[in-house]
Amino acid sequence: MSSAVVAGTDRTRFSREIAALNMKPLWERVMRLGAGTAAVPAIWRWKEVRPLLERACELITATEAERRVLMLENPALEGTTFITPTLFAGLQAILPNEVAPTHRHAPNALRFILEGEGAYTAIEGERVMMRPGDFVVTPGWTWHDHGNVGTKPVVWLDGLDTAFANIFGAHFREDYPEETQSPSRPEGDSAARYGANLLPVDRGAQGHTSPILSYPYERTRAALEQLSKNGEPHPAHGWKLRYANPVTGGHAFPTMAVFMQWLPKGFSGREYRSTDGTIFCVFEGQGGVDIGETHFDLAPRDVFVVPSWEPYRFEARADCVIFSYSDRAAQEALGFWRESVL
Ligand code: 1HN
Repeated sequence: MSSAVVAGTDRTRFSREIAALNMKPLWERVMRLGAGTAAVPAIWRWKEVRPLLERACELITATEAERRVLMLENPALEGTTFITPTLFAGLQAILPNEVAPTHRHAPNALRFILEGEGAYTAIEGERVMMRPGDFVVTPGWTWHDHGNVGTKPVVWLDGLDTAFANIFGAHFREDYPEETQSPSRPEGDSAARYGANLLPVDRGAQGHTSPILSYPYERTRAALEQLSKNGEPHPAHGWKLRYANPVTGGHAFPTMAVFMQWLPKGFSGREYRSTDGTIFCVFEGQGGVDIGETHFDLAPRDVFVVPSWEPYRFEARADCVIFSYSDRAAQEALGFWRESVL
């Protein structure tokens, strides 16, 4: 027997022996070495999802469900409920006259409104009406409930940074003693304080998350459309803006970065990758995306995920407006974030 084989069997025996003491040899390299995660590209097509949301509305009330949400779980992360290792995504529906009761939790949440008018979210006593294309912020540990005072179902995409709270062992949640909060601040209060390129002169916003509760679509869209009339688009992103916390100039959340981009009709993007796993939601337009070897055709309200460090590129058959969120804010804050235009 060669000495290498002897060493091999000795090492195998050694590994087994130390396993009993909850140890493993680093030299067996069982851990991931290299960028990327276990998550895989996936898409949830509106044409398939919309009827399922309708069925969910027949099966359970918003009150009984607490939140009537279909979770978008990454097929490679089964059992986690997450769409990437760090982020949650779900589609929530609320019918006319329904209420989703008040609670609070440590994770931050975002809403991107997909369909319907007349729903509101109330955050710490302030009601915010939600309209299609709006990006609405629910800072962590704020009381929030939702209601629909309109005549049609309202659907939105929920994004949460749940995994961060879980990893840190800091995931707290609490129910409010009553179903709904009574309004304690007038509608439009936070928009006036923080959403007009002005800030309170004395005591600013507390906390880590943007105090602007809603970023209305018409303003975001107008900004992008104006940009698209001037200069050249980024080779990979087209015209892309990030939502800012007006107090810090940084990202809207300490963990999640949130974006909207405009791809002009005929756009054929360069391949790009970055370390932030990203959830995209098409809001307007038609096109396609290649993610590694995977191709998805894209239509309005489709949601898809580009995992960390997977190369992807866009094609636009019509002018496209695409919303997205990722864990880039956390990665930048911690010094991990990287990108490359390929
Ligand atoms: C939650 O509180 C909401 O408040 C939505 O609308 C989705 C997913 C997991 C945990 C809490 C909401 C959620 C959630």
